[in-house]
Amino acid sequence: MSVIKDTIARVKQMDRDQIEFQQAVTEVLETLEPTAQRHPELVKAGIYKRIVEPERAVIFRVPWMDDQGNVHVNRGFRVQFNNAIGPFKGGIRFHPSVNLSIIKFLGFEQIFKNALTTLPMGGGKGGSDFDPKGKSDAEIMRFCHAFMRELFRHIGPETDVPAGDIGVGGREIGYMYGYYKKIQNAHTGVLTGKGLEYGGSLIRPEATGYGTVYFAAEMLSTRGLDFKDKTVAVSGSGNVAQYAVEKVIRMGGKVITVCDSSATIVDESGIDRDKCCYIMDLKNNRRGRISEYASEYNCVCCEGENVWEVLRKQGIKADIALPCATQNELNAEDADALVKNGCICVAEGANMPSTPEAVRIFQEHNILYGPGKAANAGGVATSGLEMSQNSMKMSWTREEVDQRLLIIMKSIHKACLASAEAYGKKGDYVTGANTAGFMKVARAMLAYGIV
Ligand code: NDP
Ligand code: 2IT
Repeated sequence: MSVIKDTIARVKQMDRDQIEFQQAVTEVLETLEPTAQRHPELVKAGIYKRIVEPERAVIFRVPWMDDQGNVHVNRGFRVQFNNAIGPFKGGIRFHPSVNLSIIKFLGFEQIFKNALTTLPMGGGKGGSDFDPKGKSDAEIMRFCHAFMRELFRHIGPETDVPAGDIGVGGREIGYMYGYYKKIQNAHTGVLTGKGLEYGGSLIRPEATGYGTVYFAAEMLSTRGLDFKDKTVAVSGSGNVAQYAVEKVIRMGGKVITVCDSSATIVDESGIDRDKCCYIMDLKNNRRGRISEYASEYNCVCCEGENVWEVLRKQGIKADIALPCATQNELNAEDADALVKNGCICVAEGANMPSTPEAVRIFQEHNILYGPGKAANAGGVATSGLEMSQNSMKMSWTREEVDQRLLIIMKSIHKACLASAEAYGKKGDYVTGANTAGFMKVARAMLAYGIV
């Protein structure tokens, strides 16, 4: 049995209830076969077996009190996956679905994504099964403080640098950073995604969405295409989706969908800048439901269905698809429908939004398919730029950070294509992203010996 098959089998056996983690490991390792053949030294040093095992995973109790004085207990996680090329780095997710499998899959993906950014960051992820929906601001604050009351001892600016993810934005980062600063009595910049007044970077809120669109634009350019006059389907309506929509509009595309966990809206007349501002205010300030958009702008609202289901069932065409909500939101049937209706490009703003079967369909039909670890790497890359600015105790202008983000996304695109070709899979961004990210981390691990 090859070391790759052996390692996948071992994960499936050892982590048998961790479905999402198994999915992420299988998806990455299956593309690494040529690296094992070409670099027997990596096999000999046990790199493949070691890379699927986190350095450590911390699970902790998070007790907090609601506004009525009731005590609740949630579960907190931080998986420190790999710090071969820099401190552990990755977001924190607050969502009721969070469990060890989801945090491990996200932490595993983060290793390769962070390696692709060109910056010195290892991979990690954290979160809690806490549901921020319907909570008062005071409850959010108490929860964030309770979460940091344990997390603080495991992180540090040279050890592990968390950031946001689903359910964790500027407000939550503020509460967590404030508590960390209080108990450490120091401004260490330990979280990224901070407010501008206390060490945050311009463009960090925009970076994942912008970066995803920059990456898609790079993929399109390989076929002489661009966003101009293209119909674009975006899923989600959170941080990543909002700034993806904004950037597509600027690039001349027409966005016709967004969704949240309750409904999808289809606006065939196109989401323009004013409508995009409405979504930002609705989701970030009023914390409302996307169905309110349909009432405001008199368009179609499909309750209980996500974007890809709606496009499939209603036979709606999209030239470009940007899944920006959550894992496994787009399945084989949805992929089939997208392809049949003429979709040319899929760039993943979310982490692992397409099921493995959906990915296969995109690849079989020669769709320009950018996997999340490449396409959405702009968020963490800009977190890396925030870390650099914190270290230098200075801040760059909006234009400077945006320019660096663009350069990084172009370089990731280039690295993916070069590595795909080097490992015999020309034009395959999945192989390219996995092999390029892996080889950087693997070489560092090899240099350290068996540690
Ligand atoms: P947000 O919490 O800001 O937004 C998430 C959006 O997705 C919301 O519209 C939410 O709906 C929707 N959503 C979440 N879960 C589900 C679900 N199970 N079914 C349907 N819709 C769902 O998170 P982000 O925008 O930050 O994250 C979106 C994706 O992008 C995630 O996969 C994340 O890991 C990834 N990502 C995020 C980065 C970042 O910097 N923030 C960087 C790289 C990747 P509702 O409003 O109802 O909750
Ligand atoms: O999935 C991701 O890359 C993120 N949620 C951002 C991580 C970060 O450290 O900025």
